[in-house]
Amino acid sequence: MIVKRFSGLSVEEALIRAKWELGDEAVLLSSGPARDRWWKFWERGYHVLAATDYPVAKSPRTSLVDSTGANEVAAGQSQAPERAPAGGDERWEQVMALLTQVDRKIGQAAPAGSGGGTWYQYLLARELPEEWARDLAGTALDGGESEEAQLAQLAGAAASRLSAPGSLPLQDPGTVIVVIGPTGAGKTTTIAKLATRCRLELGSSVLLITTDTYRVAAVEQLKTFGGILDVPVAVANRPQDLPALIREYGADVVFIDTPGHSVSQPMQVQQSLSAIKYAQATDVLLCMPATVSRSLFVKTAQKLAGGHKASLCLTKVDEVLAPGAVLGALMDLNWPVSYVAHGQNVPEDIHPASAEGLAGWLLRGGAYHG
Ligand SMILES: Nc1nc2c(ncn2[C@@H]2O[C@H](COP(=O)(O)OP(=O)(O)OP(=O)(O)O)[C@@H](O)[C@H]2O)c(=O)[nH]1
Ligand SMILES: [Mg+2]
Repeated sequence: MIVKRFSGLSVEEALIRAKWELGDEAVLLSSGPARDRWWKFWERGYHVLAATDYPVAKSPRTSLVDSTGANEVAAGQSQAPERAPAGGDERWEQVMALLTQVDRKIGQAAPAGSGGGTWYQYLLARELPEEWARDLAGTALDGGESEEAQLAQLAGAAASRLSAPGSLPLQDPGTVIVVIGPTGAGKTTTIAKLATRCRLELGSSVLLITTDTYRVAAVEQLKTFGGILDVPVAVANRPQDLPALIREYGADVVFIDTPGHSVSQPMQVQQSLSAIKYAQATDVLLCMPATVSRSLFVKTAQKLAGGHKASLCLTKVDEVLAPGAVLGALMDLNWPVSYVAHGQNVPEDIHPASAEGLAGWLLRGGAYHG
């Protein structure tokens, strides 16, 4: 009998080497990570221990294997037999059964859709933070199921870690929405999109108020949208002016635009927060661009919301290359996401968010185009 150890980067590769040298009759005795002893720290991959009853003929096949790492443990006879092996069919079946098991294991680790890696790597490639990738990959099915079933399972798990109740109550009279967010996040554009929906689709009367008296042309920008939509636009020079303006116009739905802030401007952030207080906002919509890093997203959202219960409008998802970072931030925050804005066109480039839609985006990868 010949017993030999073969190594390779995968069990499958090591087995192929074993069969190449020992022949198809070789029986697999054991397999496992190559580094099974601590001093073998230089070894990578996997080994298999294979045995055959039949001496191996010296052939080019053998010399090829010798050069790729076969490592003889014990040897018996050395002459090749002329006859066909007795009981060969039985051993062949054993080898095939073991190969099937190995195939199944490799299939679990590397589903076809994941491009040869694990689901963990698949999620990392979409830039999902490591801990969320590990968490989601841990929910994957055991690998016997179809790729579609595994993807559906993963999508369900991702959706359960996201909160996205969708649209704000744009049809309810008395709704006052204060829109906050960092500079250039798309606050004013989002207001224009939602106000159009309110006015044209739901038939509600709308009032637009801006508290942005800092930026040149901020008032003009909102007035332009108001003019196109044929809705009144008011300017609040101080947050204290808001209650009177809201009363004066008596619109069903009021949108209050605020100047953009960075987290390093605490005084200005405070001013937007007082708009929430004075306007007695029914909803605070925090516009956050999907293009920022996970940590900046979380930090900015927490600072700008200042302890208020805000829902998110995720903007600029059309400019994102890999959705994992921002979706990881949403999983960290677990705040409700109301809308996803996916372009500059008013009003069409926005739609109510759903956890399933966001999870689907994560698994698809790339930019989000509605
Ligand atoms: N690609 C893309 N661009 C967007 C989106 N939303 C807004 N924009 C663009 O982003 C730029 C800034 O939009 P604004 O609506 O002025 O942003 P803002 O938050 O009001 O900006 P400030 O008031 O200056 O803080 C404009 O060029 C918009 O057309 C979006 O969803 N996708
Ligand atoms: Mg603006």
